[in-house]
Amino acid sequence: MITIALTKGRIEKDTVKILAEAGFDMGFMADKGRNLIFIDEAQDLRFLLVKALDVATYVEHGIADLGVVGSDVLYEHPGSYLEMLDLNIGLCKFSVASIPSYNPYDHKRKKIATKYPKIATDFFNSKDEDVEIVSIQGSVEIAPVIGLTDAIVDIVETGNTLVANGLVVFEDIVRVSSRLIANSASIKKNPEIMTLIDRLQAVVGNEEV
Ligand code: PRT
Ligand code: MG
Repeated sequence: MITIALTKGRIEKDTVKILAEAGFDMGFMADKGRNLIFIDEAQDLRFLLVKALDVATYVEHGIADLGVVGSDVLYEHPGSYLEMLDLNIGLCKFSVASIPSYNPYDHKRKKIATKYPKIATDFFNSKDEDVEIVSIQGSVEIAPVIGLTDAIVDIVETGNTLVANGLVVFEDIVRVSSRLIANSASIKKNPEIMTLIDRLQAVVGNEEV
């Protein structure tokens, strides 16, 4: 049996769509209730529906052979899994944003609020900018508005959240999309996993990463 860990929440629907297009019977998702484990006996598949970061953990530990998770999560929490495919869903980006009066070029040491300290630190380091990262758990957008920090690093999709809080994007950091990850021992052990990956690749139609 092959086990696939899926991220529940906002990328769930598009993930299921890809799996259905690849020929898997995803009917169970229609009335899943509060269930988090689904077994497709006909295709010898098991699906786990878990939080994003836990997808990576299940795959790393080999509990799941495959997983679908955002590249934001993979970047922030690197681990020993293989990245197999860019699924081209869950599209968004990391950006630096702040109130319109923010001046990124004034050579003052900046305070940056973020839920993603690794991405933010690596980005500013890559520009040789020494910043102070302030880790926030949620509603990062208010930090520059109330003067906690000079700017934020956060995920931007439509930009509506920024606009609603009177913030503007100053710089884009990197594109974010959902990826298919795999446990490396699983791939060596079970050739059917590679076949399954090929079926997904045929649907998303891009090169393996
Ligand atoms: O939110 P929760 O704590 O339940 O779980 P989660 O954040 O781990 O999962 P979820 O479902 O919110 O996000 C799953 C994945 O979706 C993320 O890991 C990203 O890869 C991807 N994704 C795509 C997004 C967005 N779009 C997105 N817009 N993740 C988060 N957002 C948030 C962002 O944090 C910001 O607050 O939406 C807000 C901005 O959206 P716009 O459209 O207003 O710009
Ligand atoms: Mg979220």
